[in-house]
Amino acid sequence: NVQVLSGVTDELAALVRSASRVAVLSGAGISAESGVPTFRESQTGLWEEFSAEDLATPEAFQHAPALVWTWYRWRQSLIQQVAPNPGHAALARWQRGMAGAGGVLSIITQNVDDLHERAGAEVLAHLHGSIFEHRCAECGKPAELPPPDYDGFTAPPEPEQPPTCACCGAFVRPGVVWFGEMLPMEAFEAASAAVRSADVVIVAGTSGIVQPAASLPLLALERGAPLIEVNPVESDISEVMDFCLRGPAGEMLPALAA
Ligand code: BJW
Ligand code: ZN
Repeated sequence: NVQVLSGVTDELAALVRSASRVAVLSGAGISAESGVPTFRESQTGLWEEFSAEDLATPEAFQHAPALVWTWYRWRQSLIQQVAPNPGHAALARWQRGMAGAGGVLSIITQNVDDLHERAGAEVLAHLHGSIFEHRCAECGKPAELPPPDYDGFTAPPEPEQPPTCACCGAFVRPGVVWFGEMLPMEAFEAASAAVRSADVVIVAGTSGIVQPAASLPLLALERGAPLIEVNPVESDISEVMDFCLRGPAGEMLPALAA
């Protein structure tokens, strides 16, 4: 018995206001209104014929390192050129408000962008890593690189080879989690603990397709904490929710946080 809503009701507002521990799981949809494409949208330019699922794998990087590397550099440049939206800002404000009142709002994100941080929020867990961190694909040594100077909107560049590791000469890769790779253990454990102890769990802008992130909200069921989804459309995890707010994060999160 999911309640599907087109706006925040008094009941929902009261429920959210009574929580002293809130956990938020965010996905690509929360950055969509900033202009960052989601994963299940179609690609542009050089990457037109590939899906994100084809490119975000260790096998793709092995077989087509230049194509995959350039995709990440182009996405970095796009992220640098956009700004956080009212959804990110509402969470940042709400987090500060909760902390001031002796509570806690934990942000757990699947996103590799830094828009939560740029809105002024603190992120507890980046489950799928960060697109701005680089490391050697073989020995894991961190690598510092200058920001890309592509035009992230209009001019996907020619594919260029990844730089190589100063230690072992292998290719440098982005610090993200690809399909078939383990999530960073500390981040996943911190996220699990935050969901387990939450009074309310909000799931915003995710299709709920990718595991194990999509199963995190289920941990809230142990204590019976209510689950609230924010998504303009139904997701793969809508049916486990108590409330589905059918609208964009940039409108629904400010309304929830008010
Ligand atoms: C809006 C909006 C607006 C739009 N407001 N909303 C079966 C069971 C369990 C696991 C598996 C399984 N089969 C396969 C697996 C493994 C696999 C998996 O889950 N695959 C699925 C496809 C089924 N998982 C893994 O491999 C993970 N690792 C793992 O399981 O390790 C253990 C293991 C090791 C070895 C062998 C086997 C297992 C790793 C997953 C890593 C995911 N990485 C990516 C790429 C990151 C780097 C990069 O950015 O390039 O992470 S994939 C991509 O999907 C990215 C995202 O974080 C992730 C989730 O996507 P998200 O955020 O949900 O975005 P979308 O686009 O899917 O949805 C956007 C949503 O927003 C939509 O619903 C819109 O409606 C909505 N929206 N506008 C609010 N304005
Ligand atoms: Zn190396």
